Amino acid sequence: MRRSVFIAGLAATLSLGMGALGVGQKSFDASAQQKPETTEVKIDNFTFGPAALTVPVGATVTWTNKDDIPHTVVSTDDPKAFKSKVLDTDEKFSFTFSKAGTYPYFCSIHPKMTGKVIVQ
Ligand SMILES: [Cu+2]
Repeated sequence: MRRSVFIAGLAATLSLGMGALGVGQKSFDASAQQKPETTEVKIDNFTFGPAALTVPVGATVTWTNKDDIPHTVVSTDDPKAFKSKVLDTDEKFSFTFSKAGTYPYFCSIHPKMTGKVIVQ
């Protein structure tokens, strides 16, 4: 009798603990998995937004030119990690970051426009 009550109590405690762990794990995974889908950089008013973007390794970042003037997205690394063509309004450029690191970039038409992607 006593023993089964103890076991039931233990099981309840265990499943509660596991449940809490499971929930924590789940929300962590969800946020990690959602990040790659929100890796959008908008180019608007001569600005990359966000100017600094942190993404997980393997994420694809898409830049969209929301300005009514052409812009480019060009890596400042040597050799260049990526380089877009000239993007007209609403044109997009995507790049997949398969290695961790910091990737600074700029607009070759307006060199004062800078941004960076941090891949972790
Ligand atoms: Cu530009």
